[in-house]
Amino acid sequence: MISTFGIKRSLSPRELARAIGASESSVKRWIDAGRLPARRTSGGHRRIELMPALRFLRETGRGLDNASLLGLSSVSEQEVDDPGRLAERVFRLLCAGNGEELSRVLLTALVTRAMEPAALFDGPLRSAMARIGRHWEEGHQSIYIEHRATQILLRVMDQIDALCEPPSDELVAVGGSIDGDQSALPTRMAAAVLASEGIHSVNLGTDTPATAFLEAAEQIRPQLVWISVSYVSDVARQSEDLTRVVEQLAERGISSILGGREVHRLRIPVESKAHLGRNMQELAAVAHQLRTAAEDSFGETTRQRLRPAASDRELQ
Ligand code: B12
Repeated sequence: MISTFGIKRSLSPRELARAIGASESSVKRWIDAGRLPARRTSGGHRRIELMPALRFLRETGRGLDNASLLGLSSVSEQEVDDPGRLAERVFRLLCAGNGEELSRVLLTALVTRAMEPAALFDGPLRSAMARIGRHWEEGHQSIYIEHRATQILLRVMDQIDALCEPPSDELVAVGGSIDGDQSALPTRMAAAVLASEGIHSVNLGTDTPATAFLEAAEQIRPQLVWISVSYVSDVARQSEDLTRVVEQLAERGISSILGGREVHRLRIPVESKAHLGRNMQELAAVAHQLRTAAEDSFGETTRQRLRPAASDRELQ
């Protein structure tokens, strides 16, 4: 089991009530009205997953009065409230190789400040890595800092995955980085963003051949395939291969989304109907649409277990 520094991933109504300063009966009422996503244990007790609970708090403007009850206490909230300050802190901790402190800071940002994983990735993490890349280019630091920073963030991603893991696999996504592309972080981030939106994600990792996306889709039968493009080695061939992939996925009724630093170099015809995402927040928006559509077709039972959709927010 991956350590998440004692942060509870799943809560009883009483635990959530105490952490937010509400009554247990209010929490149960929100669950029963379908406003707060929860599941039942085999013994019939309600359990609330941490990430959907945090989203509910943010969407309803409620605060987390007693974060220590969720296992967090040692990082001050001011540190993670200001995105500029957070990016600076992330950069310094990465340069110093202090993975343990970085995990604490980032998990606190996600949990006590209810920051969306996608916003954390697009903001502080992306900018800290870009700064590390620039520093190296300008000859200020050794290349080992860049390699170590990537490894540290990959370990932090394990912890974020443990927090975000969805309770069910009714919706599944498969994805990875394209062939020749060694970038491990973007595809890991995409998988975590989808998981935080309740979509079980299967990351095929770096350097994934075009045919492997199709084989995986055939076997796993996902609703969505994400393709991360941070490095294009052969524009003509890869444009052709990936156009074929998204077209064949579309024929099977599977949506696809491409994104990444070098995706603009690929020539994928608009008619292929693949989504194009500039960042993780756009990926989250596509995942949200997919969920809303699935909730409509799954019906009421599933809705109870999923996060509040627009219609639930209107109840407030
Ligand atoms: C770490 C790193 C590496 C590591 C990667 C280690 C690993 N296993 O992941 C290593 C050492 C392997 C590496 C190699 C190379 N690198 Co490098 N690398 C970086 C660095 C410092 C960080 C990259 C990173 O992880 N960023 C964090 C991610 C999350 O940010 P991101 O990629 O921008 O992703 C965001 C969006 O693009 C989007 N997104 C990404 N994927 C997807 C997918 C979907 C579906 C969606 C919707 C969105 C989306 O959301 C993300 C979050 O906001 C960057 C600096 C920088 N500016 O990023 C240079 C950088 C990318 N590298 C660069 C270069 C030149 C290279 C090499 C070509 C060097 C060489 N000559 O060999 C090779 C290419 C290797 C290859 N074949 O892939 C250049 C690219 C220049 C350019 N083309 O514009 C950069 C910008 C450095 C620089 N300033 O020159 N690199």
